[in-house]
Amino acid sequence: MSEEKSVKGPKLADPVKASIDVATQEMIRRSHDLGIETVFDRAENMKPCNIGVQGTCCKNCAMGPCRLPLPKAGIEGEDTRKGLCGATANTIAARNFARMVAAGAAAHSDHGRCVAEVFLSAARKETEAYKIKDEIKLRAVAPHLGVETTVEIDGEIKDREIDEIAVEVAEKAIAEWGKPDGELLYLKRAPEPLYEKWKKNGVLPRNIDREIVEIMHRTHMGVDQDYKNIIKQCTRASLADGWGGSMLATDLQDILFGTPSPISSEANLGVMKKDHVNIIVHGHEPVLSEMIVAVTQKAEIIEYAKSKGAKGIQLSGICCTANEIFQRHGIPHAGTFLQQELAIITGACDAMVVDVQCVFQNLANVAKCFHTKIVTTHPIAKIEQDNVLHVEFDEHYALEDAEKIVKMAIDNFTNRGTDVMIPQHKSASVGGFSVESILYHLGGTFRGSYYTLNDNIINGRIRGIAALAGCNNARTKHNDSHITLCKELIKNDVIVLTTGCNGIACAMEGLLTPESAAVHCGPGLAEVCETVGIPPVLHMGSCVDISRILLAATAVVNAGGLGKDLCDLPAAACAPEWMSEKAISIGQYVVSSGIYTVFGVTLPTSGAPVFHDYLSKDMEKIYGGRWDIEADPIKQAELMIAHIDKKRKELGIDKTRERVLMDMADRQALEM
Ligand code: NFS
Repeated sequence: MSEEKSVKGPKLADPVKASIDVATQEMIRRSHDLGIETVFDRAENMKPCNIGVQGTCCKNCAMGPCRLPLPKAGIEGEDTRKGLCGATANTIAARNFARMVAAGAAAHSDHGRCVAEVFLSAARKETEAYKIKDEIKLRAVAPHLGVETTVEIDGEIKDREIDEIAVEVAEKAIAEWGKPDGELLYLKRAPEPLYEKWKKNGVLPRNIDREIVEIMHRTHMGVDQDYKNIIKQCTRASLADGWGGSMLATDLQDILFGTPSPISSEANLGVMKKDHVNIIVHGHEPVLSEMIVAVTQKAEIIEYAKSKGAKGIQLSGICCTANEIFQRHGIPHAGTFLQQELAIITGACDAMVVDVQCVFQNLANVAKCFHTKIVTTHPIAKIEQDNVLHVEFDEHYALEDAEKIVKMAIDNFTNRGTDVMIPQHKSASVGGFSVESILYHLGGTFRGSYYTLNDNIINGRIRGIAALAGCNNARTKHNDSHITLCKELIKNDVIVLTTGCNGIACAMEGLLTPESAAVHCGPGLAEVCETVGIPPVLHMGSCVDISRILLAATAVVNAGGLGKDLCDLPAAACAPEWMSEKAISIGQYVVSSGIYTVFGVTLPTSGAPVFHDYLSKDMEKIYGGRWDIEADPIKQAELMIAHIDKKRKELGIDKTRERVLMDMADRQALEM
């Protein structure tokens, strides 16, 4: 057997089966021609562990790992499976799930903390590189953190100095990670019935760090042995992510770097340019990538690139850092999570600059075959291989650090080999749909509400709202579910809000353009998009920006006519190709905020059916939202649309949907 293996060698991925994207297929073929292994090939050769997939392997103590697979015949009668300590399959699966929530919430929230610390430096004027860019947003956010924006002087109400507000906002924000008492201040931004539900169920997060620490404690050997109680803490920690760390990250980033508004760009590997210095930023925290953007736009730096024989500098991005600089500067996406190795295999990537999260260790091995410099920048995220450079990023010297990195990339341009192949595929895209810019486009500054959106949902032109997010997963065909699901939804008049790698996939497919509405949408949504001039798929940013979706949904509730809570809305969410622990934390806070949420691929709960049922049935009775699992993207769309239709019926607007053409009297009757 082993002999046969060594003769045959490892299996290679079939490019057409691995991805729907032609650029990706071309680069997988090239990787095979060059003998370079990528994630697509590794997925062929390493199968996932069957017990891990079920979520029922416990390795939280040294008496294990205790493995509790589901018997092939299923469970008849009492489930007697248990680990050495007696932990049941439900306890084990819930503990594992909880640790995923903890890791995901930690990743988002530590990102938020880093931004908050840079924000404090900027507010205190300890750094030249970062400044308060969006004063309007600072004034809008301040009251949510209990910071006054006006002051009474001699009986007169005056605006407080912006610097004063900034320092206080920074201090209040940082306190959210570790304050000794009280609850997270942003929770009150949720619709009141939702806040009351959290309060009644005892899941209001106290501070961000504490809820994550408590998960680690509760899931230690011999602590919490009631899966319902463990899930309660999952809700609390995940809310500290969505309505805490992530929301703070979004707000503070907007204040520092600008609140996004519609901006056009391009997406896919074809954005790289053969005759330019190609720098790719990859990771998550925009504190670094913002500085790289600034440096690459400096005239003397462009001149320096020209002095080395390049025509200029092409900056592009991968993963969520790409989403950050796309939504604020129109910097193009080079690709999604699964394309990171392929960007180097073009032979044209002069430097890939990474910070934290979703970065493959194998980048270093791929880079060894080319001239590409891999530069790590974050003290908590280094790569062991000797061809990786570490330039530690310090916010106090941010521009200097960024300049050092960019110059290194420029110097590396002359080391480029002759074997360059950039796939000639890219699509136009429009992004930058923050809560504020949607308000402007759909509601108008005059009305200052989401009234137009609600009106179009009530009259049935828009059937409902879908939030799509999440990663790629090498166990499924790259981008296939993202795109099939998205097209099916807009065909059925469901408007899509997207973030993360789903947003990049949609950009690569050309779905982020207003023109795509006429091609892909049902008549109702197409009409709205054409009238307002928006794409049917609104790119709302990175994964921490799912907080924008929470606030947009809250704005819809507040605009009236569609219920009083998020769970009343004709809305549903899906992460069709998820892979990261962050996705599990997001899923848990979205469900706990009242939204029906479908996950693709698989959920590590199948080995514990009772626990799985709790997530997919019982949670709805508590929070109004529930988990669901479905691998087929068409069925995902059907489930989401069925949920949307159910909510329309409950709201009494299902009839108006059948009557798409409304006369003036109908319209007036709907307006409250
Ligand atoms: Ni979200 Fe962003 Fe992409 Fe997944 Fe990774 S980049 S934070 S985790 S893979 S969507």
